[in-house]
Amino acid sequence: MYPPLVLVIAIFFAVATAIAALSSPLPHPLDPLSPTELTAVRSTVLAFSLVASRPISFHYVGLDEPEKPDVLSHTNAAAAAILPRRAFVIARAGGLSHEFYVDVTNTSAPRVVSHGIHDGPGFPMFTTEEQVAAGQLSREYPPFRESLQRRGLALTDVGCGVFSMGWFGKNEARRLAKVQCFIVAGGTANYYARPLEGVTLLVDVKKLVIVAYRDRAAYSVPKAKGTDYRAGKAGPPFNGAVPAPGVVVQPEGKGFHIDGHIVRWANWEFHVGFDMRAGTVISMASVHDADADLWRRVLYRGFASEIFVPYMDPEEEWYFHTFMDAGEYGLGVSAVPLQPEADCPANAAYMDGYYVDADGKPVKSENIICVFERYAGDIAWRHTGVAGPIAPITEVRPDVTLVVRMVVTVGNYDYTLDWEFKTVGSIKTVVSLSGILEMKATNYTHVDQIRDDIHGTLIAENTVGVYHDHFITYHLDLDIDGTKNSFIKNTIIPKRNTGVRATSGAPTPRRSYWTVLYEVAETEAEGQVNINDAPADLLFVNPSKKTKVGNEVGYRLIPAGATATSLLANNDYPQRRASYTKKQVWVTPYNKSEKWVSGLYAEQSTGDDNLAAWSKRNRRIKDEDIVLWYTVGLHHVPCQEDFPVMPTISGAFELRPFNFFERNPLIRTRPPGNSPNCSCSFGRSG
Ligand SMILES: *[C@@H]1O[C@H](CO)[C@@H](O)[C@H](O)[C@H]1NC(C)=O
Ligand SMILES: *[C@@H]1O[C@H](CO)[C@@H](O)[C@H](O)[C@H]1NC(C)=O
Ligand SMILES: *[C@@H]1O[C@H](CO)[C@@H](O)[C@H](O)[C@H]1NC(C)=O
Ligand SMILES: *[C@@H]1O[C@H](CO)[C@@H](O)[C@H](O)[C@H]1NC(C)=O
Ligand SMILES: [Cu+2]
Repeated sequence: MYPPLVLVIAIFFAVATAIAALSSPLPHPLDPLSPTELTAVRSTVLAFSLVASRPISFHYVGLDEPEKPDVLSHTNAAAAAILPRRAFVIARAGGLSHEFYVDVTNTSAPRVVSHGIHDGPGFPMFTTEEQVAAGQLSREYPPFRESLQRRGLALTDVGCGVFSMGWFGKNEARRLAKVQCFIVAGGTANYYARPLEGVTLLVDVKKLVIVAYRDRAAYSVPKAKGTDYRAGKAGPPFNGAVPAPGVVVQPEGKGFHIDGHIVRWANWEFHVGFDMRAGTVISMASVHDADADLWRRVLYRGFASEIFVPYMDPEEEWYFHTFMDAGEYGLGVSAVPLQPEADCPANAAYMDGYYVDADGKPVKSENIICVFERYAGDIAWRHTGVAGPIAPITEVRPDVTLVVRMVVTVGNYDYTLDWEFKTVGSIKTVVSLSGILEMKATNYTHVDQIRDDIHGTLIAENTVGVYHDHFITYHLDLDIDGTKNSFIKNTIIPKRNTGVRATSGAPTPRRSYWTVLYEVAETEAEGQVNINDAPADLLFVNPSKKTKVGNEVGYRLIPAGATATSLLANNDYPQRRASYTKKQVWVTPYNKSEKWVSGLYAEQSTGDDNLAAWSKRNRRIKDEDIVLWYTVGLHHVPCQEDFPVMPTISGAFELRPFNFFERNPLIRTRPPGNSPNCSCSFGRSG
């Protein structure tokens, strides 16, 4: 009896395949390092005989991705699995920064493929462990105890944090950092509102010793009352009237699929990775062209490369507050678990990430990335035909998008970093700021008392919200329909009193109009733009691909608010470290090692290895594989509404198709609900 046997084997086989697919999706060459791979990296580095000093502390471990042509030529996952898996490691030992490349293709036989020692200024990110240890040093320090006594405070009343000290012209061989403290007593969760103003420690983070101590002056400690942000601590909401809660209903389930790290949704497919410095990394984002029935790549790799936050108070306790959150603290390390139905809506799916602790051991961060479909009642396109033989006609398409979200809490600030994919072909990158201001204690209780420049806004009694900037810089390796792209400035030029005649030769009564000046950027110098200078459409095109009517296929960069550039002097030290913040747009030729806009070693960096320094080579960027660096910038003048916790403000930019498709790519979408075959995933093409 053959047939039943065949049937049994067939069923068994099918089930086995299904389970295999569920438990281990095919690997992708850009997948972040797995816990097994991270563990193999650790043991290999610890066993590396050329580094004798102990202890070895791990400051960065991330994927050293295969060369771009290799990744691109392996379009199917099974083939990609044969590419080598390598880690890049920065570890500190014997007072030096060691760089390792470790091959973990076979995690049972990992090996160091190269080892080097960083020779130059700057240090890697702080580890969480050393921050905690350095923050506790003050406890045993007699002068600090005296300072507390003088203020009537007990040791248990204060907590201290590590503040990177920036760079002010002196290259330090030691990893020094400032420590400043807050009053954690008083029953409020908001200790940032209660600084121990005037007290600063300088600590050696490696040796864990206090190098210098300063108690400059006592200030009134802001009171705890009114500072708490926990629910129930702030009185009933809106006089009892609250917005009605909403729900997200997707009767047919989610419209997207996550296969390992690959997300597929509507006309998009992309890879979601994680890095302990950058946080979310979006790779190989391709959009489907329904008319051509083709997947077309838009973005090879995109991630937040740095968040530079200089404060505008030159006083002794504040001048060095010039943070580089990614390079000094790590955005991935600072990512927090997302709260279901609050940070992300009920229809979200979640992903985890792994980074390493100072000992190199993998640490799992759960639910730090969420993916969800968003329908906020907006319209993707519409028209009502009011006249004509078959009027009235109304066609409307709702705008459903897909969001990939991470929230990083770097000390006091909370950054929500969104990548939003739209069916029209856009990728919108949004950064939203919330959390708690950096506040300075003052003796002032009313604006009328103030005679000097307090470098901020009096936002509560004894409390100054200090002026500062946020510059969030993104690395965007665009691949508009292929790797070779050009950067085009279409400057809008006003025309006046030209005495022009219409083509017919007849005079025109118009006295002005505007037209477009098309310029291709040849080299890096021409790829730098302050978008506040002149109105221009900034395009990234593939000069070798044209639409049927002959336009170069492209994408347009659309800044959406938050376009501040730095106002610091070029020769000011923090500005030299972040010299790229004078322009929002930089374009460089692709170079695998140029990832970190503030340099590989951002802590105490000097600006010798940042985007502006690389760009001085003025390389060719026309018809090359190019990278866009875009900075979202905000000058933050605090106001009372930012206290005790800030309502969210956002800045964004969008990469939107510009002659990329032959026509509106949404023309083939169906209206929701009124077709028996409707998938009810509104944006899906028909
Ligand atoms: C991985 O390394 C182990 C230990 O050296 C070895 O036994 C095994 O054959 C290797 N696997 C592959 C696929 O090469
Ligand atoms: C602030 O007020 C306190 C208490 O009155 C006083 O001891 C201190 O000197 C004042 N600080 C400054 C900087 O004026
Ligand atoms: C890539 O960039 C690094 C850092 O700017 C530089 O040292 C290296 O020479 C560059 N490589 C190429 C091939 O241009
Ligand atoms: C629905 O799908 C069926 C099967 O594909 C097809 O025969 C039918 O014409 C479709 N109906 C509409 C209204 O599109
Ligand atoms: Cu701010």
